[in-house]
Amino acid sequence: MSVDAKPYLFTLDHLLTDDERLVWRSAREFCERNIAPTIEKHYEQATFPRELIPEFGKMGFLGASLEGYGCAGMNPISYGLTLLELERQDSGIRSFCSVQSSLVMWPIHAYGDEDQRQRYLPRLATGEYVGCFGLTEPNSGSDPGSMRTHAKQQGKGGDFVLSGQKFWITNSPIADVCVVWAKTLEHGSEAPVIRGFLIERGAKGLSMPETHGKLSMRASVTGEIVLDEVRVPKANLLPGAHGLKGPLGCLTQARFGIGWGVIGAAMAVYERARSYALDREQFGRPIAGFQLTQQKLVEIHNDIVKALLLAYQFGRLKQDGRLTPEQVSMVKRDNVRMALDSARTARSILGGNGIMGEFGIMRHLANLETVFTYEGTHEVHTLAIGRALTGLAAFS
Ligand code: TGC
Ligand code: FAD
Repeated sequence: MSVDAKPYLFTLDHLLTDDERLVWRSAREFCERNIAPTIEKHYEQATFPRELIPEFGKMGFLGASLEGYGCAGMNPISYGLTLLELERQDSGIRSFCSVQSSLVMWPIHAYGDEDQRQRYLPRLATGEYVGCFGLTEPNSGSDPGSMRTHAKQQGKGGDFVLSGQKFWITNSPIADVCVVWAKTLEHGSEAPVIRGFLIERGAKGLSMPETHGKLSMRASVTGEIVLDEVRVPKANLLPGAHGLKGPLGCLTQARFGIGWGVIGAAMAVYERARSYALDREQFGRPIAGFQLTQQKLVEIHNDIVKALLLAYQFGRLKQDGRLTPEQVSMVKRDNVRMALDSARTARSILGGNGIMGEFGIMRHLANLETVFTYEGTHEVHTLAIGRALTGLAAFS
């Protein structure tokens, strides 16, 4: 090399507070020590490293941005940086923490009553309990308002009886508590309204079978929630969530985190491709010396920097309470696309070796195909942003 080369021409370091830098460094050290050594094996065997759940709790990764109830109370940037480090290892590991934090603990914190918060949040924060979030159904994906799962209020106590099927549910086979969204006809209203329910493992009529055969997110457990007349006490209804904006509010939290997390996946594939290109020689010189390889590295590097700046700026907006759902759609959509494109390009830099498990790139690439689809597909976010720009909804 003729000049002093470095992998990044910009990092966030100088924009971060001391606390944020500390959180970032300790998250990275934790992930390198505890996740990196075994992630490839877990991915190959399609297993989730359950032994890490209490460790995530000790690190403050579970409900990281919530205040009280044993949660770490991190600001949005610190929260984002922890997800970046988790997803640098594997999107499935980040998924576990995203679901627990944003889709289970956040709605209990935001929509639950004090008894519900006291009962569930401390256990979810330590990892004693695992949670899952049931919105999607076999026939309701991008259009969750069309869900069929329903809840009927019965008897003097006002308990609910739920029936229906939720599909593609991260963590359901290992969950102790499920946040389930269902339609119910409320007293005095003509149309059914979507409400959220907390349902515990062991409830009669509840089963959560695992979905096998995934070629993406193999180190994450996915399954169903099948509800066959499950009786749920009235005390387990989330009082503060009415209508589709209940689950969509949770998704806004999780999508923000994904916008950060996928930058970690992009950094992992970029760093791997750059070091490979510097070592690998063809035609008598390192392939990093060819202009076409340099162009690939430059595109990935510059895209990572832009993604970081968007996530950082939106993180500060979130901290000030000014981040809108449409801005969250932007960071989810664009950063996921960036990471997916980067993984594909990085794979090509490794040539044949790019498809081998030991280099990790194919695993990230396969995972990112899921991230492109879940939490609102790329297309749905395009339309959400399009609606905000034009005032015209093009969903149907
Ligand atoms: P729309 O009329 O737009 O909205 C209904 C009500 O909700 C409000 N709202 C939001 N609130 C908070 N955050 C958001 N992002 C919101 N978007 C809309 C809205 O203001 C309205 O409130 P109100 O008071 O007027 O009633 O609803 P729509 O039926 O037209 O749907 C819009 C659309 C298509 C964008 C929405 O349905 C959507 O986002 N669909 C995608 C579904 C999705 O993302 N599913 C994700 C399932 S969970 C998952 O994938 C977890 S993966 C986990 C992991 O492993 O990490
Ligand atoms: P569909 O909605 O059927 O979409 C299929 C295609 O049609 C997509 O390309 C989509 O963009 C396009 N499309 C649909 N509508 C339109 C439109 N109006 N205009 C243009 N294009 C359109 N869900 C949960 O509730 N909880 C979870 O924990 C969870 N975890 C998941 C984990 C994994 C591994 C996966 C794969 C999914 C998970 N999901 C979860 C479900 C996920 O959110 C859905 O897969 C996603 O919302 C898309 O729904 P769908 O798969 O039914 O696709």
